[in-house]
Amino acid sequence: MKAAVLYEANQPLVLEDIELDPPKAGEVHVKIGAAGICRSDLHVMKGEANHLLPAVLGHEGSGTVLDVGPGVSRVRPGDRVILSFVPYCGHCHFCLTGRANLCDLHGATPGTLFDKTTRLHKGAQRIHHYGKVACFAQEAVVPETGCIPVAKDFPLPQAALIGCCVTTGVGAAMFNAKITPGSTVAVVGCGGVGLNVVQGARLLNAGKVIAVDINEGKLEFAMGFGATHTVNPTLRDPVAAIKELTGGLGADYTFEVFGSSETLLTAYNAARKGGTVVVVGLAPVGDNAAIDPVALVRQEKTLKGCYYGSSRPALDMPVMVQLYQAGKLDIDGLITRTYRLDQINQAYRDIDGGEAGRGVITQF
Ligand code: PAD
Ligand code: ZN
Repeated sequence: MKAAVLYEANQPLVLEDIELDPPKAGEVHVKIGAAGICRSDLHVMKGEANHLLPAVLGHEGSGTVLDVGPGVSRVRPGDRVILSFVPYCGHCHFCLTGRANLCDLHGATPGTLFDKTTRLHKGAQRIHHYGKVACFAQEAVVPETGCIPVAKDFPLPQAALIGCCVTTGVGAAMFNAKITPGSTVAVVGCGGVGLNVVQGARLLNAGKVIAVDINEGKLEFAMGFGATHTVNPTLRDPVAAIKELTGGLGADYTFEVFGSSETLLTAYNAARKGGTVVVVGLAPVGDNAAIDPVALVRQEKTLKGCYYGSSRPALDMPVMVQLYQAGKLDIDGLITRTYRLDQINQAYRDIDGGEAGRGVITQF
């Protein structure tokens, strides 16, 4: 099958034929239907995040089940599925306490399936699976718990986006911050994930939603997803601007959704005393942000990380499906660019090109 393989950081993905072994026990063989262009893959491509290479990237995916390995009971051939980049073991402390997005076995098996082997290889060379999804390919073998079934007529691109940016962004607002009605919110970084924090805040009836981005077009686009105000940090100090828009207090909730110490500090400093700062973006490895410990105490801010929207993917992705079907989440409007798999390097050049919304590979 054809796949886009990353052999080395800062080199283009290589589109080539590689082998995919059949699913083992508890695994599912999926024909990929759509794959979103998320910045997390770009962090690996740029060497900003560590990952075992070579690897097939792509973690925002959906598809149709082709066949299943022994013991699989949740899906059958022909089923349409959202792919979760945190499949869960169901046995560790975190799975048992309702935090399957933090599954220990998943964390302990990076780049492989749960049994620490790969189904992907090229001849004798092992190729790793990013997020146990690896959907920048025509097909994938994934753990059964990484498959969230949707109706057979549910659109595949929208399903793929629920697999990462929708659940990550809306979940950050809904499950992590638990935004309360009428509150003030600032979202630093309004790309695919940030737009979903913005529309999550709208869904939760936030009073003011301040979109912060260095790109004017992206700020304007965010207004269509529920932003009530915009701030461009290239034109003025974003912390001062957010304070001004919140009666001098700072926002009740701030979100970092780009991935850098600089934007983290913007979010941190723009939160009011007692406010909540939610960090979603993945800063480059080795990056550090200086937080004044005394100010943390005296201002009683809460600084939280948020992985996969603090969601329980198998339970919460169907909620995103319902909210979309009820017209409460706009996923159609997020999809502004579609590509063929062989255009993947262009798709990643475009993510920094300034066009708003999400790109999706729809032809394999
Ligand atoms: P994206 O590239 O679509 O959006 C990033 C946005 O940030 C763009 O609109 C940029 O213009 C904007 N931006 C850049 N610099 C600044 C700045 N200084 N101030 C304000 N805005 C700025 O990326 P994405 O939405 O796909 O991903 C965003 C981050 O979230 C990224 O780090 C990704 O790896 C991370 C992520 N985290 C999770 C998780 O589970 N925590 C899941 C998925 C993605
Ligand atoms: Zn993602």
